[in-house]
Amino acid sequence: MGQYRNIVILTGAGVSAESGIDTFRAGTDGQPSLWEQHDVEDVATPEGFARDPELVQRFYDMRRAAIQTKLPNPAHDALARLDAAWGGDLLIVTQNVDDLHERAGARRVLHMHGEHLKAWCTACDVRSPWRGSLADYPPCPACQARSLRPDVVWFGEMPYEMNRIYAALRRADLFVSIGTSGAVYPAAGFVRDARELGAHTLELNLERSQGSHLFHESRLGPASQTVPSWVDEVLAGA
Ligand code: BV8
Repeated sequence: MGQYRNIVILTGAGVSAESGIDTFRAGTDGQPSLWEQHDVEDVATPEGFARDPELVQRFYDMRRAAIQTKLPNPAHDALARLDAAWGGDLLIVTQNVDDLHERAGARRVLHMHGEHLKAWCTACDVRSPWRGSLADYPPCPACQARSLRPDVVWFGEMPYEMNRIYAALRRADLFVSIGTSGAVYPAAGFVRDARELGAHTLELNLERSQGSHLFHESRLGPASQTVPSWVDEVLAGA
């Protein structure tokens, strides 16, 4: 693993599963996954929000409260260690809306699907740090309008900072995907882009994902084990 300089790391719900945050599809511990408990069309689309905003606000209030009771796990800690030590380019592109990467100390993190701990005012377009409820329509801290929504990317909406992500993929010589099923685009297409751009591609996942066949290498197992040993390897080669 020694000869790499510029790394892009894509993370998904699997990297936060061992911190007790539900994954979207197959729950690992027999727990029903998020999309088994809620209809994605109702709670994670602009149309669903227009139809029943209370249902959507309560769904995100529940998750926003839940992540504040969780702690980073060894996978988050190892990626923060790599971020601190890595002299080349490194970008952690996460699909996750929790703040566990940052709470573990990682700095070079990009939330392509938004963040639970931010509220977005659809009147003045300002995004504000937010830890409480949105279901009771609190006023926007910037313009006092009562039109705050979760600052997350819903299905059919454009993910955030796609240009910055593609710029990092163009520079990358190593692309690593951790804890994602490869079911949601454009994130699921990054491995193909990275490969076509000449990067080595590695998957660290509990089980083979929908895109496993696209990776040069797949290592299966819980992220709390596979990620620290991969980081040790990379830093040893650095
Ligand atoms: C868009 C925020 C236009 C909200 C989310 C092309 C083909 C087909 C469809 C499309 C397409 N292009 C676009 C679409 C439509 C759609 C899409 O992909 N639909 C799917 C369902 C077919 N995409 C969109 O609408 C996107 N917008 O395309 O805009 C555009 C097009 C091109 C370029 C630019 C713009 C917007 C999608 C974002 C939606 N918002 N989240 C919220 O969180 O509530 S998506 C959400 O679901 C997550 O962010 C994540 O992206 C996805 C869940 O996937 P994972 O994170 O992978 O989680 P999952 O549970 O599925 O899997 C967990 C994995 O971890 C498993 O593999 C498991 O084995 C593993 N695991 C479990 N435990 C562990 C583990 N691994 C290691 N250790 C463990 N302990």
